[in-house]
Amino acid sequence: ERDSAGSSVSVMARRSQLPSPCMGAGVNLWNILSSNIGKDLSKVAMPVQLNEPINTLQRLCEEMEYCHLLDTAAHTHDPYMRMVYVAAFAVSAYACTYTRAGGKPFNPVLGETYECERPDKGFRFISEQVSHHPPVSACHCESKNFTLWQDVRWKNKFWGKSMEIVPMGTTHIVLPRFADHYELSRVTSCIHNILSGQRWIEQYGDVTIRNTSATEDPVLCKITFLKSRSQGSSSNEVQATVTDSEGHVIHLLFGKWHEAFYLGDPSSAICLWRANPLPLNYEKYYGFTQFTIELNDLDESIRPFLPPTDTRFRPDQRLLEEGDVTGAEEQKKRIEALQRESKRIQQENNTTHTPRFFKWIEKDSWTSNGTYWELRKDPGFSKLEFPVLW
Ligand code: PIF
Repeated sequence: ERDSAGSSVSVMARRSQLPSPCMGAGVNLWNILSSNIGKDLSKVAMPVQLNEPINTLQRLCEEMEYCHLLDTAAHTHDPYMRMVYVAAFAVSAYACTYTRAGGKPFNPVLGETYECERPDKGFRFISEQVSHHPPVSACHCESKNFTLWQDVRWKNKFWGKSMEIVPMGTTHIVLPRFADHYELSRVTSCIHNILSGQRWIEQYGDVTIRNTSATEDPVLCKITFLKSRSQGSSSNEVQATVTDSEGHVIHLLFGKWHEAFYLGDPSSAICLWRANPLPLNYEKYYGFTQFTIELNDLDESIRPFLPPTDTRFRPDQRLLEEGDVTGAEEQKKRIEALQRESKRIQQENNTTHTPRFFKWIEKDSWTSNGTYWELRKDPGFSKLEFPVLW
């Protein structure tokens, strides 16, 4: 299955279920939120019952589920149609959030990393927590058809009945075949009924996609995620236009971000993307999709090749996945204390943390420093020093 450098050479069997269903007894969020009114919630340690057994580094990888749309874009000569497929990819990235209002991802510790190599999908992905306060996760994904990188941080706004998560940062997608460089923004996520009732998630706002490459005419795409019209339900509608440099509409697109996305008039539309069916009993298993279930799997064949900072070794997340909530909470507290201690030592020594696999580049973004896969191959992570994160 793997060559001597630990790269997957064949498609491996992947788990189709998490080891345990969600055991969360339901935390009283009101107690937590009311005692922290006005505070930046990213600075409040939350009980582990609020978490799902996935972290924000892996959440970024979830957005690659429908990367075949980027492969299609990379094989499309018409620049407006390339933009159409990039837009479909942008919408598809939100599909997995539909069933996920129940919990929040783990917040990785500073220096935590994650890798995901998917020969079946043609990509390899890495991510790293590059800042603790504010929490920032950076990722880099490459395939022969595209390169994607982004870093994500959130601002929380607690409104009483709902909470808004406003993301910052830009997603970059490069299609080397056409020298296209797309820059994408993100929409706001809102968790409704945060304190009582059935929680549900809504996405609203605009995603703007610009091809910033100088070789093509400036094609622009604007995708609007519509706010629900009636309270308590959302139809998750999206509408989009692809326009040329003079602002003429070249393509109309529409659909639902949790379901499907179409090109053209509703009467004669072409389906560009459809969400994969959800696994059996998904409600009991954190609302995870099949692709998400696979992300935290620690396959024996990969274990010797991972750095010790890889999320799959993080004990609290693993214990939660296995259904041991008490053990997970103990470990979460221990890991957080360890992180505070490392920070204290750094402050004493007047040093600052430098991310291992990402570098800060101008225009406000983190990008891979290109060393991860090289070091993994030679000398191999088992021969390198890493900080103890847990
Ligand atoms: C801890 O993170 P939590 C805190 O950052 C704490 O300040 C720190 O201690 P220190 C600990 O080391 C951390 O472990 C708090 C916060 C983290 C995110 C970003 O995991 C993702 O305990 C948010 O959590 C996306 O969480 C949500 O931020 C998508 O993880 C749904 O702000 C929040 C979450 C808001 C609650 C959402 C509820 C949804 C049901 O002493 O070092 O400062």
